Amino acid sequence: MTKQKRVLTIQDISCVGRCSLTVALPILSAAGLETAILPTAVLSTHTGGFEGYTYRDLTGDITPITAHWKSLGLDFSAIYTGYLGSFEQLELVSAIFDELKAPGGAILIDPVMGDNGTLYGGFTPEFAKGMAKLCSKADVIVPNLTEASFMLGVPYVGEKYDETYVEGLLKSLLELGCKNAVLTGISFEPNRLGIAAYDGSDVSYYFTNRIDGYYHGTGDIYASAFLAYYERTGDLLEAAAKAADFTLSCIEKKLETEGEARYGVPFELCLGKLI
Ligand code: PXL
Repeated sequence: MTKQKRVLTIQDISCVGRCSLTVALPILSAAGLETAILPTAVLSTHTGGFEGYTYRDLTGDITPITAHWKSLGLDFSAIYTGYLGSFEQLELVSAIFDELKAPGGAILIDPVMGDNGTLYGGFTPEFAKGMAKLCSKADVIVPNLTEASFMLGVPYVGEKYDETYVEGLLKSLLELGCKNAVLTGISFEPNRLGIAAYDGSDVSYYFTNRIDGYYHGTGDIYASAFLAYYERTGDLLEAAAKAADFTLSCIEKKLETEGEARYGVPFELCLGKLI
């Protein structure tokens, strides 16, 4: 008899637009993980590039749902959070980490809040501080440079930085209390894009070819694929690197597939790589 891992991911459902749960659930399932979901809100689309989207907040459902799970004696070998929309959700998620993580399980936080130096609509620098506090409970966090800057309360430096700067950011991120940090969207030369991973002793880098343009939802693809590989191998750098390769393959598929950028990338055509 094999024991299949059961993981939980907590983020919104953007019904259309290939991000958050519509990305996380298929990727984690394809990787063979039993995937429970806790939707924090239902939106008709994501908020990046659409006007007039609907937003139904599900904060009030979180406690009854988790109370039921507790009555069933459920726990999860990993809990992965993405886009969270309010201080109240941060508090509730913090309690879920304490109550529903299996012994030896992992907490992955993707502190989804912004990109390219700006926060997504509805987020504030104060919220970033609240997210930084939540990150103290994580085994791994996967911020981009924008999210790291806002959580640390330091200016976003744009595209000009060096290894010393990146390594300083990583050390400051671990001072928040998380055990490991993977900074995404790192680039020291025009045609290469990658990650920097820090486990408290070594900083490691991994780069792939950079494809120009902005591809919506790729941060969520990266974090989901990271968890898929991390649950399989337990190896920070290997998971960080393989998730980068997977994300790149999804972007490459986009180049040969029709569709507006705001509808995301055709990751469905790459799921076979995870099975
Ligand atoms: O992909 C991150 C994300 C998740 N959920 C919602 C979003 C975004 C990014 O814009 O708007 C609702």
